Parts: sequence; C-alpha cells; structure tokens
Amino acid sequence: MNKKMELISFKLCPFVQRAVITLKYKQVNFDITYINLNEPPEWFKEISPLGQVPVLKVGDEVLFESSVIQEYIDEVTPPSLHPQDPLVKAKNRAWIAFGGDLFMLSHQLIHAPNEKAFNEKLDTLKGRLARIEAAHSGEAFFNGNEFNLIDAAYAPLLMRVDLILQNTGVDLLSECSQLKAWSDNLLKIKAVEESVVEEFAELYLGMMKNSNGHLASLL
Ligand SMILES: N[C@@H](CCC(=O)N[C@@H](CS)C(=O)NCC(=O)O)C(=O)O
Repeated sequence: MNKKMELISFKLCPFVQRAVITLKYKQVNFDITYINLNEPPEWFKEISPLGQVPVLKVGDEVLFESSVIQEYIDEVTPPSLHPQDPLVKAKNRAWIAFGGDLFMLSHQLIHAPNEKAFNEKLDTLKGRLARIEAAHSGEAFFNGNEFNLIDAAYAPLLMRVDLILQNTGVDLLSECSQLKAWSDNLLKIKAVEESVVEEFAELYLGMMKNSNGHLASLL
C-alpha cells in the first residue's frame, strides 16, 4: 500500500465510523475530510455515486459502500481481520449487511414522532438485536476472542445504543446479555474510542433533541 488514503466523512455517520475503526485498528496513516451532508460540496457530488459518505479516495480512485471500504483497507494491510474459514467469512459479511440496516432502524427510532411509533420501532430493533445475540459466539468478540472486521462494523451501533441507555434509560440490550458484554469489550478498544470526534456525544444528543421525537422527551 503506497497511496495515502483520504476518507470523506460526516461527523455523525455510523457507516463512516466503520471505516475509521478499521483504519485506526490497522494503524493506517490517513486523512479525513468532513463535509456537511445537508449542503454537500460540488466536488463531493461529482465523486460520490450515491451522494453518500463514506467515500474513500485512494490516489485518483474512489471507493464507496462502508463494508467494501472496510474490506479494501483490510486487504491492503495484512494480516486480515476476516476469519479464514470461507463459510464463517461469508456469514460475517451477511451479518455486516444486517448491521447496516440496524443503523437505519436506530435512526428511525430517534426520529419516531410519538410513543406509539417509537414502541413499534423499538420492538423491531429489539427483535433484530435478538437475532445477532443468537449468532454471537458468546466470547469477547463476535466470532471468538479475536477482534474481526465484523466487530469494527458493529461498534458504531453499540456506541449509539450505549449513549441512548446512558441518556434516556432506554435499554435496547435488556434481553441480550452477550451483546451487552460485547459492547463493553468493544467500547474500550482504543481504535473504537478514537473513531469519533471529541464532541460526538454532544452532537448525537443534539440531533436527538432536534428531531423532537419521543426519545428526545426522555432526555
Ligand atoms: N450503504 C451505505 C450507506 C451510507 C449512508 O447511508 N450514509 C449516509 C450518512 S450516515 C449518507 O451519506 N446519507 C446522505 C444521503 O443518503 O443522501 C454504506 O454502507 O456506506
């Protein structure tokens, strides 16, 4: 790997955070450029096929889709953080995609306008989390005692779940003891701790307040 990578980011984006964790965990020297997604600059619209972050610039090339970006970073900085067994690896990829949908659901939970809509989203999210609980190894990390790409992919969600618990008392993991332990393990990893800007909690809670939904009323 010889070209310096540049990650295009939005400070609150969990998908970008997957890439940051992978870069930091693998001790890659990279640049990060933050944009305002509400007013994206012209240069960003030109390089991002979907108008979404993350985008990873590698020299003149551009990559998009967080899981693909994670895999690219992993491949150019061996040894791999993917398990070797093709079946386990394939299953992890599927659970990583599943995790991406959970980012969207957690966003919808925050924006649920009233208690009824909130409870519906809460049930859906808890049901999905129970699925991951059932697939989890029960060890320190998803597959066992080693930190893998899938752990980097889920840490952004678990960081937000923890912030929701600390600030509203809503416990999304109340029936998921393995995920609770997993979250504790992930949130103290340096690459995870340093994967967000210093003011992240403030920004996240600010977004929650601005949404003026049911969850904001519990703050
Ligand atoms: N599937 C994409 C999702 C990325 C995504 O939804 N990013 C959000 C920010 S967190 C975004 O750029 N939204 C702007 C838009 O969709 O217009 C990935 O995994 O990278």
